Amino acid sequence: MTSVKLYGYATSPFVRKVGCFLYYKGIEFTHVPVNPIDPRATIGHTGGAQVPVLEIDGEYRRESSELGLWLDEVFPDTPLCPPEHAAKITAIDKWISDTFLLSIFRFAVDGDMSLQFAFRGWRLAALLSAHTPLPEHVRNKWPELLLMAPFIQEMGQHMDLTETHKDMQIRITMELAAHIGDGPYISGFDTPTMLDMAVFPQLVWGYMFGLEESLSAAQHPVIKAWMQRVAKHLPSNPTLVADEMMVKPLSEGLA
Ligand SMILES: N[C@@H](CCC(=O)N[C@@H](CS)C(=O)NCC(=O)O)C(=O)O
Repeated sequence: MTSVKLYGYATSPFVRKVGCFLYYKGIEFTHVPVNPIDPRATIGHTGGAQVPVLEIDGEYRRESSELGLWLDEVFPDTPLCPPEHAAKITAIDKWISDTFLLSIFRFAVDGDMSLQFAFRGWRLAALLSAHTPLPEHVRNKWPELLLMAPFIQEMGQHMDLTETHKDMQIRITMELAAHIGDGPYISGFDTPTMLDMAVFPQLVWGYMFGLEESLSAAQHPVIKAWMQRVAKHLPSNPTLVADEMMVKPLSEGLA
């Protein structure tokens, strides 16, 4: 049997995305949690600290979108990127990577140490600690460490920081609804693709794991109906976070 391992933090959007690729394709895999203060212990063999890392039968690769294409090569059933739609998928995937996923880091890029940001940071540290226990002083400092993380600073270079965070969220929600259109899946495809799997876990995990009170994305009727459709293709916990950390089941948010 083919051995598949996904290395990464359950709190990383790129790792969650590849987790959903695997769930959607029905591939059995092992999630290997990476300790953010000692990534070398698990992914030292890659020569870097970037996650996700996907390993199939001992060969490892990085870059989440490319991992989707690699999974289709090795496991052609239930394609994430059907060849006839490749051009359209590539174009929207660029929007997802450069705009949608990037925007998740805006909290940390803005760098205002509000109480709201601190709570978010502490909760992220608690979720990480469910897999790789972090020392108390590191958990305590996690919000500050997030603000200083070089890869997050680097993401800020690719954002238009003259647009407010709120305006950015509204714009991106509208752009996502436009990509879904009449559906049933992103770009009007009849079956889900890597596009749906890249976006879906990001919208639901904060609600499920104590980062947001209500499922805010479900306020938009087009996005809510799409989430209800996508959820049917995934397990009830489509994230990589430990079930015992769940605060609210997704079924409640999508009811
Ligand atoms: N373009 C990459 C981005 C991956 C990425 O930014 N990963 C972050 C975690 S969210 C990371 O590993 N940062 C630590 C580092 O790069 O050293 C992908 O799509 O996989």
